[in-house]
Amino acid sequence: MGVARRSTRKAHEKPLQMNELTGLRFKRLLLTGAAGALGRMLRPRMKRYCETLRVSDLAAMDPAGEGEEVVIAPLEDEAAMYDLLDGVDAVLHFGGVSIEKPFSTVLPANIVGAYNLYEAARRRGTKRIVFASSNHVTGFYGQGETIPAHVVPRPDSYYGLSKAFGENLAQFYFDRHGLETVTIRIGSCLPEPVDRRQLSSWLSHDDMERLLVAALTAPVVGHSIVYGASDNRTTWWDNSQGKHVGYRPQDSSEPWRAAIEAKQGPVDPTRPEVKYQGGGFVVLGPFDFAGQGAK
Ligand code: NAI
Ligand code: 15L
Repeated sequence: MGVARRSTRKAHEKPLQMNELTGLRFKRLLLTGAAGALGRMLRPRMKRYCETLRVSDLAAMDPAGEGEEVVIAPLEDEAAMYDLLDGVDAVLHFGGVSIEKPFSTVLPANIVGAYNLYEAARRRGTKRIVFASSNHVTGFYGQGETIPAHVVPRPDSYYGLSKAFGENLAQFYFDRHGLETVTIRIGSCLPEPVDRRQLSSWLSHDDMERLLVAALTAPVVGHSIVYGASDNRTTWWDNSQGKHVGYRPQDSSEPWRAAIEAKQGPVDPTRPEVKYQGGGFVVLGPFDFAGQGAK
């Protein structure tokens, strides 16, 4: 059972000390998706663990600060990916389409893009990738179930399917080429939980940082899968199969439970978005071939 606690400090007031504990200092880390919600949160945090943080995205980003390199690089551009991986020890792969979209939108960023990244990493000799996968790989499991990492995927969307592809790609690149990956099936990573589903799926920003540091520094990971959630009292995920990664969450959604339950009132457990772990993703679409709307 999780312990109710709420971090009283603001991010960075008291930086985590894991780099000192592990002596970790990478020469160059690459963070893709750096213009996105999580990328912007992680950029200042991950700088502490490396000499140089290279950040990339399709979209414009803040200019490079000390110890940073900023690169505009579409994931679907093979040559750009090869250049991007030059001199990179490890990758935090957060770039790509992050919600449900027509397949034609998901394909280049999340499927072709993931392939380009892995192939460039292999050719460049990158040692490890931390892959921002999603709970939507297993979104059609029920909210009443607790599942371990090694279940049959049940994607709830084209987006979830693309993440399942990324996970299989990671497994293949480890088995065939020895390139290690920690796949993180992220739940809902936000400053605080905002609805009933997130009482189970929430991952705090500090716990995300803890998880990334564990994923980067665990001595041997092969291809490991860990659900990215805080120490929430209600959970759908059993991380025992990934315990060698050494992730120890320290936050919990519990302090927000009473307010969220009071605000939302009773829910209808027969509605698909309440029944399944993927929530609203399980009812999105289908899209037509041009992505112009439901048919
Ligand atoms: P986001 O949508 O805010 O950021 C994604 C970034 O990827 C954007 O800045 C976008 O410009 C970039 N991008 C998209 N297509 C690209 C392409 N073809 N080439 C290069 N860059 C491209 O998403 P967010 O919330 O920051 O999530 C980051 C990652 O974590 C995503 O991969 C998402 O699937 C994953 N994730 C996030 C969760 C969350 O709670 N925020 C939950 C589960 C997974
Ligand atoms: C995800 O995979 C999305 O990227 C994020 O925007 C949230 O919707 C999250 O899952 C979630 O399930 O809450």
